[in-house]
Amino acid sequence: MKVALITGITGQDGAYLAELLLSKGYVVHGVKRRSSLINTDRVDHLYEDVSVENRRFIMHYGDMTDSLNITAIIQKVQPDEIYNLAAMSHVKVSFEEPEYTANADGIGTLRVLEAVRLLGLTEKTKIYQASTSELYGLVQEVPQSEKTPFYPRSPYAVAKLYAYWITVNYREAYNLFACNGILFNHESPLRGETFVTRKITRGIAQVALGMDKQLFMGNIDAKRDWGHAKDYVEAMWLILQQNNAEDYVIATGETTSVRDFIAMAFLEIGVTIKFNGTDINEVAIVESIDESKYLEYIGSEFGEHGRLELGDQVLSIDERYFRPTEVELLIGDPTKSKTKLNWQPKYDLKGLIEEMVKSDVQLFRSKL
Ligand code: NAP
Ligand code: G4F
Repeated sequence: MKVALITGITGQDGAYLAELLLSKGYVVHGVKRRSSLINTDRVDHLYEDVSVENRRFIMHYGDMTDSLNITAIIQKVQPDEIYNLAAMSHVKVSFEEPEYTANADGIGTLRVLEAVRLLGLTEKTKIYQASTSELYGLVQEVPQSEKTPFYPRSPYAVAKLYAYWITVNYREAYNLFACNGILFNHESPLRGETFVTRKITRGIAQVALGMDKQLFMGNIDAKRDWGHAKDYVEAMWLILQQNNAEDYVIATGETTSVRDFIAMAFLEIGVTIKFNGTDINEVAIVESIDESKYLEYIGSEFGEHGRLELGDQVLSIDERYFRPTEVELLIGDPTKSKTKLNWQPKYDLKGLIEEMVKSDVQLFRSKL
C-alpha cells in the first residue's frame, strides 16, 4: 500500500484528495492545525478511531510555520507521496497578513522540501506543490500556459512564487521528484465561505429563502477560469504518477466574469436578474421569476424578509471587497495536462453552479 501525506487535509482540496487516495487503496496521513474549535468538518466522515487496526486515515497535529514539527511528521510517516496543500489561501487576507502568508506559504514549502532532503528520502518521496494561477497576476499572455511569465499581484501570489521556484530548484539541485501543479480556480460545495463562488451561492440561498435581503460584492468584472475541485485533485494525483517530474497547468480553458457567475447562479433557482448602474453604484434587480422552478427549489417557508418579488434589489457593490492590486483576467491553456496526463474535467461550470446552489439552499433550508 502506498503512503501519502497531505498537508492542508482539512481544506477543500485536502478533503477531496483524501477521499480519492483512500479509494485508490492508499494509507492517508494528514496534517491538521490545533485550533480552539473543531476544524475537521470536511474530513470527519473519513475519521477512524485510534483503536481501529490497520487504520488507513491518520491525522497529525502540525503547522507549516514549525520546521521541527514538519520534519518529525515526515520522519514518522515515511511517505511515498507528499501533497503540500497547506496555505493561507485567501488573496485579500494576504494583504492584511503578508508576513504570516510568506512564512506559511513560501517558507513552509521549503520546510517540506528540506525535511525530505535531510531525512534522506529524496529517492523515495515524491512531492506535489500546490501552485496557483495567481502567479500570472497581471497576465503577460492570454491564455496562460506553463511557459507564460509570472507577474504576481498580492502577498499571497509572491509567497507562492517563492514556493514554485524552490520546488523547481530542489528538483534540479537534488534530483527530487517535485512538481508544481499550477491550478486555476476550483470550487465545490466544500469551498471556504469567503471565496467569491461560495459567497455567491450561500448569499443567493439566503436571499431566496428570505433570510437576507441582498449580496454585497467587490469587483464583479474580474474573470476566472473556474473548475470543480473533484476534477482538480485527480490531476494532482496524476502529476505524481508520471515517469518524469514536471510542472503542469490545470484549467478548463474557459473564463467567466464574476457578474456572469452571479447571473447563472440566480438563474439556477429560476430568478433572472438585471444589472443597472456603473462602478460602485451598480446594483442587480430581479427582472423575472420562473415560479415553479423557484418554489420547487425553495419550498414554501421563508425567513423574516419573505419571498423574492419582481423589482427587488438583490446585489450592491461594497468597496471593502476591492483589492489593492487586482487580477482581472485568468484563463488557462490546459493543452499539456490534456495530452501528457490525459486529464479531462468531468464538470462544466453549469454543473458546478447547480451542485453548489443546491447544497447551499439545502443547508439554509435546514436552518429556517
Ligand atoms: P483551503 O480550503 O483554504 O485549505 C487550506 C488548508 O491549509 C486548510 O487545511 C488549512 O487549515 C491549512 N493551513 C493553513 N495554514 C496552515 C498552517 N500554517 N499550517 C498548517 N496548515 C495550514 O484551500 P484549498 O482551496 O483547499 O487549496 C489548497 C491549496 O491549493 C492551497 O495551497 C491553495 O493556496 C492552493 N490553490 C488553491 C486553488 C483553488 O482555487 N482552490 C487554486 C490554486 C492553488 P485550517 O482548516 O485549519 O484553516
Ligand atoms: O474567489 P476569490 O477570492 O479567489 P482568487 O482571489 O481568484 O483566489 C483563489 O484562486 C486562486 C487561483 O487562481 C488560488 F490560488 C487562491 O488560493 C484562491 O483559492 O476571488 C475571485 C475574484 C477576484 O477577482 C475578486 O476580486 O472575485 C473577485 N470578487 C468580487 N467580489 C470577490 C468578491 N472575491 C471575494 N472573495 N469576495 C467578494 O465579495
